Amino acid sequence: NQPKVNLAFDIGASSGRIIAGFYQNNKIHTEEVYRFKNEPIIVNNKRCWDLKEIYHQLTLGLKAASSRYRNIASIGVDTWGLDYCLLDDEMNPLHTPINYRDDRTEGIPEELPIPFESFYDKTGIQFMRFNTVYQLYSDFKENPDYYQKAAHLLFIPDLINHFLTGSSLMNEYTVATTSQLINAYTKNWDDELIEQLGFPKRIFKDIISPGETAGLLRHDLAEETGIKPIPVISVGSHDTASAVAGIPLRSKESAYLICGSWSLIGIETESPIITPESLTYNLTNEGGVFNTFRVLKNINGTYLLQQLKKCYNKSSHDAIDFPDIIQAAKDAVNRHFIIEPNHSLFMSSDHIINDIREYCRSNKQGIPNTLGEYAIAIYNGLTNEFSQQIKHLEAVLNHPIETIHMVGGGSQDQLLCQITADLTQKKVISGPVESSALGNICMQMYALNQLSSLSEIRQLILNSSHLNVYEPTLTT
Ligand code: LRH
Repeated sequence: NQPKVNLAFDIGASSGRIIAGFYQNNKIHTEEVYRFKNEPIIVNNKRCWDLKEIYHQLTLGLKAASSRYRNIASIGVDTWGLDYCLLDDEMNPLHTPINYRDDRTEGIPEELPIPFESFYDKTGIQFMRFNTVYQLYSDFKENPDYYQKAAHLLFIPDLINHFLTGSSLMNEYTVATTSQLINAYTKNWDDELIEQLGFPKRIFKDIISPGETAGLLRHDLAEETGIKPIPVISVGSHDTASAVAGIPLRSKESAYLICGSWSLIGIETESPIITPESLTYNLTNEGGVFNTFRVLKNINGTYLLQQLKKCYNKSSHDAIDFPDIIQAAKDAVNRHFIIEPNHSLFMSSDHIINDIREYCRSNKQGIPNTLGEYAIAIYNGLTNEFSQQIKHLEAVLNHPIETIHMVGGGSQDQLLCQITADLTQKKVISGPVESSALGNICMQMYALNQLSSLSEIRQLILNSSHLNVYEPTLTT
């Protein structure tokens, strides 16, 4: 009499994981079944996805899940947005999928024949130089043979769904919106933009919504892993869409702040907010589950702390971990240092200590010298952005935001939560840490008729999570 288990396959910037979710005693429980390291590989001088390794690890992870649970009911895949693979009509990949942090799109946005404002009017997607549209433009420019050869554009979760089912050949809606080519009003590919850019229309597939079934697990894979041919569910396959689905938002006065490699700060709305003001603030309108919109801003996030840890460990004798960084930030004597997290220096910062020093020096702050000073420069930069963005959101919404829900790995960082509450002067509610896995799992339960609406999903998540509250203290 084992409960039904749904598997979330979530690929993040440093690791991929399979998380099992099951419903028991009116709560949803999660268990990490399998984890592997996910690092970009260099192919032809480009930072790429190690997709073969990911498939291999996924297969191992499925085996681990099947030896642990007897009643596996479904699986759903989510990863970060933007990245894709082009395939020919026999499903052969034309290239190794490239990671958006590769710098091949530098200078590309200026080359497009369409001004950004026209994109924004239709798609509501914020400008980031590595949005799919710029990556595609660069790929077609560098490889003119793609105009003939490319038959399918699959985002990474679409590609994994194809791998799992052997048949699914669709573009999941939430991840497709990160392309900057989905019309926010029709919720479908914008044919006019695609035509103006000269991309072959055939590569853009039919859209599949979160909560639909992409197909069944391939028989051979089912046999190999010992799992039945279970449904592969199309969840909010953009990890941010799953994360927002998994936050127990209370009202339209609640904002969210997803603290992963990126910090994503925003609100959920029923319709897009595309105005001159939202354009000025470069707020995005990504597609959410249940036809919602994720009006938010991307701020470079814990990626900065991850790079700091890596960089510091390379140059020092005592290996440090995140608690050491937090302690060093608390103890830093000179606390005025501050960086701009979205500065191009920090987008793929392999030498972040030098980059922070250089940024502070050229901004007349002096030069930070200790781990604590580097760390405080990051904390100050992040939280300063959070408070700016809350103001921007309030301005476009025309009403105040009352609470900020912090989720994701960074929401466990009490220092980050408290400074955020202090600087924004808003109540911060932290948790659940695993909101994207929960959002992924609950969309599977919805697809399998175990849950019936987004509010039911959020009520269940609220019942199941331990939340912490940080009240703002008055800062001088
Ligand atoms: C967060 C995220 C974000 C994207 C970025 C590339 O993981 O998916 O929403 O914009 O990665």
